Amino acid sequence: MAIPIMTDLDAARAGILRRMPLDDDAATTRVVAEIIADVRQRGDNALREYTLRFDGVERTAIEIPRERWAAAAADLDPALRRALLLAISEIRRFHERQLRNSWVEFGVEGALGQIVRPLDRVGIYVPGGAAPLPSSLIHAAVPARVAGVREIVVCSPPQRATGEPAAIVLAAAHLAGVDRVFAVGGAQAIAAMAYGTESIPRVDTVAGPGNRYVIQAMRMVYGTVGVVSLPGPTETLIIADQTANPRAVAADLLAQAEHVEASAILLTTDQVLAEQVQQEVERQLAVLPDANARAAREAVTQRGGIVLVPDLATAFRLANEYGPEHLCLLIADPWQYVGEVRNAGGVFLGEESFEVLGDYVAGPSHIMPTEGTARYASPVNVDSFRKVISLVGVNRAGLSRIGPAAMRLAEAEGLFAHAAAVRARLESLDTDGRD
Ligand code: HSO
Ligand code: ZN
Repeated sequence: MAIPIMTDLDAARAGILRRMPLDDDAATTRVVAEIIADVRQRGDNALREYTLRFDGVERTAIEIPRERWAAAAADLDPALRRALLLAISEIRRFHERQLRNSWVEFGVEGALGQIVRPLDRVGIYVPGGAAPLPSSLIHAAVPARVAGVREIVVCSPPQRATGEPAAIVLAAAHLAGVDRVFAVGGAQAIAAMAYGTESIPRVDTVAGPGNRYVIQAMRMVYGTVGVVSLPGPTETLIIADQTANPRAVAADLLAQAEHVEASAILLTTDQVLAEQVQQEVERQLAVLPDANARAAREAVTQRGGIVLVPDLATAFRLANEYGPEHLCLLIADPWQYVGEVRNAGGVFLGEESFEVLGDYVAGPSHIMPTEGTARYASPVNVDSFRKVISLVGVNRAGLSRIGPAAMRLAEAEGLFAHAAAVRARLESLDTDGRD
C-alpha cells in the first residue's frame, strides 16, 4: 500500500492526527511493577538475574570500567570519531546559550532572588537492542554536563555477543565525558537508578528514551526520582507548499518513518506536490534495506499519510492541535510563520534545515516531547538538569508592608501558630521603635 493522500480534514483529525491509542499496557505495568519491587529489595542480585534472563548475558561486575570506554573510543573509525566530536561540540555550544544565571534583587524592602543549581547526580538510559543509538547518549549527557551536573551515570543493556553495551555507546560515553557506565537495561536499570543498588548509585533524575518497559518504569518511579520526560515513538509533521522539493519531502518523511513505531505526516496545500511525494516515497522505499523499508512503510501508511489542506493557516492550526515532536516547514519564507507555532518539540525551517540534522549535529537535544506532550513539555535542555532555589530576604520595611496580610491569611486558614509567628515580628517592630 502506498502512502495515502487524504482530503477529508475531519477524517484526518479523527485518524492520524488523533494518534493511535497506545496499546493497553496493563500487562507491561504488572511486569514492570514486579521488576521495580524486586530490584528495590534484592539490588544487584536482581539485576544480574534480569540481565541473564532478558539480555542473555551473565555478568558479575555490573559496572564497565573506564578503560573499556577509552579503548572503544580509541578503536573508533577516525571519521566516525570526528563526527561524534563535532556533534558533541555543537550540542555543547547550543546548550551553553541556554544557561540562566542566579539572581538577587536588593531593594528598600530587602532582597528576593533565586539560585540556579545543577542536580548532583543524573542517570541516562541508552537503549541497546538491535540498533543502539549513541546519539541519544550525547543528546542527554552533553546538556547535563553543560548544566553542571556533578556525576552522570549511564545505563545501557549489554549485547549478547560482547557482554557489554555496544562499543559505539561506550565510545560515546567516553567522548561525552560521562562518569560511570553500567551494563544493565530495561525497567531494571530505571529501578536501580531510582533506588540505588550495591553497584549503582541512586540518582536525582533520570533521562533518555527507551522501550515501553523502560518508559513505564520511569512513570512508576517518578517522585522517588525526577524524570526528565517519557519519550515515545518519534513523530514528524511536515508542512509543505508548492515551492517544496518532493524528493526532500519524501526523504524527510522516510527518515523518521524508519524508527520503530514512528509516525510521519505531511500537510500540504498543493495537490501536485502530494502526488509527487507519493511517487517519491515509493521510489525511495525501494532502495532502503528491507527491514528499514518495512518499518518506514508501516509508519507512513498506518500512522501517517499526506493530508491536503486548503491553506497554510489550516495547516498550522492542525499542527498545533497535534503538537508534533518535530515540525518541519518546507514552505516559502518559513521564518514568517514561526509566530504561528504553539505546540511542537522542535521546528525545522527550510530545505537545508531538515530534521536529521537535528537528530545528530544541529545543536538542540533530539530528545523532544512526543505524543502531544509538546502542549506542556520542552526538549531536553539545561533546565532539565538544574533546579531553582528561592531566596527570601525581607527586611523590616518589607515586613511592615506585607506582614499584616500574611497574618490575616493565616487566621483565615485556622493556622494560629502561623499568625503568631507574624504577630511576634510585627510587635517587635512596634516596640523597639527602630522603624
Ligand atoms: N529522531 C529520533 C532520534 C534519533 N534519530 C536518534 C537518529 N538517531 C527521535 O527524535
Ligand atoms: Zn531520527
